[in-house]
Amino acid sequence: MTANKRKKQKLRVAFKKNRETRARVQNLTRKVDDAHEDEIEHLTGAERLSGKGSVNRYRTVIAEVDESSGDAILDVDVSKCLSGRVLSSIGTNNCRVQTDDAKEYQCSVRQVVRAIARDARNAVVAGDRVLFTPSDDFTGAIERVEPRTTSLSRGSRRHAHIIVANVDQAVIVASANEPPLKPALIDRFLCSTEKGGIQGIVCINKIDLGSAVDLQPLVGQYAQLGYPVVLTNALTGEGISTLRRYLEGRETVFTGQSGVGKSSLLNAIQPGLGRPTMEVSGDTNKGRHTTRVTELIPLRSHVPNAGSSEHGGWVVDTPGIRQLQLWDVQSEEVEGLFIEFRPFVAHCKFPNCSHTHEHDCGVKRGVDNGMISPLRYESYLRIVEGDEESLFSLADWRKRKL
Ligand SMILES: Nc1nc2c(ncn2[C@@H]2O[C@H](COP(=O)(O)OP(=O)(O)O)[C@@H](O)[C@H]2O)c(=O)[nH]1
Ligand SMILES: [Mg+2]
Ligand SMILES: [Zn+2]
Repeated sequence: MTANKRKKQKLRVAFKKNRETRARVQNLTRKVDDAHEDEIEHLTGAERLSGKGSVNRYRTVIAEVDESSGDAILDVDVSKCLSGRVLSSIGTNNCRVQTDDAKEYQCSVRQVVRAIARDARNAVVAGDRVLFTPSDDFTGAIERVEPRTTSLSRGSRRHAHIIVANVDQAVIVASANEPPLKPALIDRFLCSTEKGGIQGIVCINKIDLGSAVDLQPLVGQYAQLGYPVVLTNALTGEGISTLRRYLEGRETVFTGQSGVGKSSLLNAIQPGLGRPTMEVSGDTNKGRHTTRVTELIPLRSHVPNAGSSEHGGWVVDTPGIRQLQLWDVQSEEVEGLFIEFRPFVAHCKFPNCSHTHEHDCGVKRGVDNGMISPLRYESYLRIVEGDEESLFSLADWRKRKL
């Protein structure tokens, strides 16, 4: 790992959102009974009231700023803190944190932690490594979030939502049917994992509802790109031991549309896990949300000689997406996230080629020469078009090709 350059800086932090009442209380009466008041003593530096009155309140805090990412890492008294991993984060202020010796604390988040985050809603997410001060044996307050090595996001451009941080890999689950298999949706998830620095694994579940012959070209395509592909049936256990081998000792997030069988797969991987699953509602073919919270779950090791309590990695169950909702990748970014396009992009005549309508396009030539899969190129087009409804199903694709 390369050592990131960090510089200690004074940061001026604004506390202004919906803080009017509290600010007034703090500044005029100096009451120390407010739950948020105690954070002042943890802050290095000054606090002052701005000329605009109690709505805008600024403080200067000391933080190390990571020069490459721009992340600010707060200067806190490490000797008073415990370190841990966020198992789940509900709302913005209710985090389950597990320490390295497997003790669990319910933690709030210091206001300053949210204030220095670029987006307060993403200040603390599942998977984050944090420092917190314990208040007692069960509760505490998060003082600092360590820089994230990887992250997986979803959401629209202005409202990107980080689902999980610091995982190694993502199993992108699709189903052979019910809901119908949409290759472009798999490709879109692969863009998200590429963007977040996470290794993608494609899992096609419910193979009992599809034909192996139909799936074969898709399996070949992803394998050729270097994305492992696993075919599973969560109900019979087919493919589960293969999937387990990929998970052993790693941290893996399960992602994919609602109803494809993510929770069922986790239950098959580790019997007794008891993840809630739900019937796909017949009228819409879309699963209803049963997994509401993104949550880290420890796995038992399946290595033959490991003890029964041996840690076999973590998995992360995520709430599925009911609609194919917007995501946080810009269309100009997509060409770089289709990893096999990269060598061809250099051969486009126009430097800002979108590889859609332009002539003399390296990517289109790659498709014509059979170097780029036409199915992947079709996905690319649909993704840059950004039309949610246009993410075609494998069945539609086949019909058109016949
Ligand atoms: N036929 C079939 N049904 C499955 C399979 N895996 C899951 N299901 C069903 O699909 C539905 C949705 O599963 P669930 O695990 O809740 O999906 P999630 O929303 O992705 O977590 C449930 O009714 C499961 O019983 C499978 O391999 N084959
Ligand atoms: Mg689920
Ligand atoms: Zn081009």
